[in-house]
Amino acid sequence: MEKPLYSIRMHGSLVGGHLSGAERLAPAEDLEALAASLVRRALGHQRGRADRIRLTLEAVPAAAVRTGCLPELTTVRVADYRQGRDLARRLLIQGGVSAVAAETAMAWIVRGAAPDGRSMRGAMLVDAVSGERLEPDQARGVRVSRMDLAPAAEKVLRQRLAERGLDNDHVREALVLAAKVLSGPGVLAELCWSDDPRYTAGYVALPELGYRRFAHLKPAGDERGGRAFFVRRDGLDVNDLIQYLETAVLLITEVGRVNGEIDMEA
Ligand code: WAQ
Ligand code: MG
Repeated sequence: MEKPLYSIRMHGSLVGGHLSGAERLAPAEDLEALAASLVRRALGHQRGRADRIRLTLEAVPAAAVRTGCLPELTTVRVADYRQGRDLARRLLIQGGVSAVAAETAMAWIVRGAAPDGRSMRGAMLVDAVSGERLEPDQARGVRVSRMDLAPAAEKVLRQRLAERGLDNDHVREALVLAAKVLSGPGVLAELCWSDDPRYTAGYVALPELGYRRFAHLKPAGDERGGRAFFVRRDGLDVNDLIQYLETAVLLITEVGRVNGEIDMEA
């Protein structure tokens, strides 16, 4: 990218709880329009209208921008959220996460992983062996930021997703976030499902198998969602990882394949 980039981040909350967030990278001339669209988003969220919106815009030094690629996307066929969670758990175990860690993280997301039983603003950092939570603040969590698609990559991704009927903000943003998470030192896997009551989909992302999405990881109407980043704890500096996820600048210039639906065998 030739043009200097800015990081633009939005966080909207409602009566003190997390409502809506977004993080983008854009050249100066796009910031006004982008800011307007992010404000619109915080005011028009499915779960309500934000009563506090924070926008942060910061120039990022050109030398700090790294480039990366998206994981391959595959949809796993599931009948309902129970089957979705069962297959997601199996995938995590296949990726090296212990059964207890996978189950503990899922149980946290189900009951609302913030101390007040609502959704966290960011993600849990979970020890992939013990299931212990390592993030310093259990309400805020770890907020992955300063990542986006380069314009050419966005165009290719939208075409590929549209062919599968998947070109929406949730999928695009989750793919970009998963790409950054998987590139983090010590990260084994990510588990996520949306906090939007009408959006029941979620995914497991693994370095080898890529982004495996499930149309159902929760029942419709449930306002709780969340994310868990499973980490190999030996040799890991948790603060370094958090620093990387929150502040390293990642511009996606290469898009992975977008596959059709598969049946997952045991
Ligand atoms: N960093 C860390 N955690 C985050 C971030 C972030 N930047 N953004 C959201 N979260 C956490 C937070 O706890 C939210 O409550 C939770 O994730 C869900 O966020 O069809 O829409 O933005 O393939 O509701 C995945 C499936 C959709 C997409 C994910 O997440 C598909 C989604 P949401
Ligand atoms: Mg949401």
